[in-house]
Amino acid sequence: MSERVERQNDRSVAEEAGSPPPQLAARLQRGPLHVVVLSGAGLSAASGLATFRDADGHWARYRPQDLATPEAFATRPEVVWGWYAARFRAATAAAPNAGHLEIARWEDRFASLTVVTQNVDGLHQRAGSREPLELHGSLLRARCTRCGRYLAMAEAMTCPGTPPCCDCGGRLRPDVVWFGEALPYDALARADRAAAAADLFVVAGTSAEVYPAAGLIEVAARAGAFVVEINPRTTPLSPLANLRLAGSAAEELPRLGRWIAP
Ligand code: BJW
Ligand code: ZN
Repeated sequence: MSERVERQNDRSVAEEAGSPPPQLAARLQRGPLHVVVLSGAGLSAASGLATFRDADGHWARYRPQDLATPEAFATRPEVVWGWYAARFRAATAAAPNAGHLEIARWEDRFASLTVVTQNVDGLHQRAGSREPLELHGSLLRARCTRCGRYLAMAEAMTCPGTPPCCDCGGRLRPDVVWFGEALPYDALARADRAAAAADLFVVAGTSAEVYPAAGLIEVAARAGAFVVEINPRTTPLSPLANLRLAGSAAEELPRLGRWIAP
């Protein structure tokens, strides 16, 4: 594995002038890259959306098992629905930030680009990313727990009841992935294949604590990808990173972009 490079407050003059760190430069010289981006809640922090595990995150105020499990929805559906309805309103009121926009700018700039996200806020799409793989579903959709019908969350929120009822009489739920639930098979399989084939794997704004999403970083590192982690804090998988950019994704992604997609 390449020697790990830490870039925090020690950025060299050459880097500030636009030259990538030497290990990354060497990788870039090998030719067209297969690039994968794995994003987490930290990417949307600069858009004003709360993360989960930071000091001011959701899990500092609520217990995950009370809001993000099928058991919580079964026992307190109105509380769970209310929390997701509030987050839906926050997500639709938010705008993509410079990090989302930078990732969208990378479309068609590489041999391939696969955007994999744990986020449910729809901001990648609104920034212009064409087909992000949404591993944890989407806040923008609801689904019926009885007949399986999908509908837009905006429409679901106009239906009577908390949570609202489907035409079939079943309860609607947000189309997100709670703890203990399987991730969408196709999205996870595609993400897994892309991670195994990646030359450059960019991890932005995730604590890398939730599996199987975090496992993609291990897959990519094991297969020899150059791993860049963008996060102000270290994570359990930081030791796998070849390069750490210890700052906000809204600033560090455009910096990385100047190196890899000038
Ligand atoms: C910035 C920044 C800035 C701040 N710029 N950065 C033991 C070991 C391994 C696995 C397990 C285990 N026990 C149980 C499991 C499995 C479990 C799991 O992983 N648990 C762990 C917590 C231990 N996983 C599951 O249950 C998954 N399903 C599963 O495994 O199914 C198996 C199965 C198979 C077949 C049949 C049935 C089942 C499902 C996981 C679903 C996670 N769901 C949530 C909620 C989704 C909907 C919603 O949004 O409400 O997903 S939980 C929450 O965590 C959400 C996120 O997507 C996910 C990851 O969080 P993320 O994005 O990393 O955010 P944070 O807050 O953790 O981190 C933010 C980071 O950003 C921080 O590091 C900051 O420093 C940084 N940051 N500002 C850049 N400006
Ligand atoms: Zn139904």
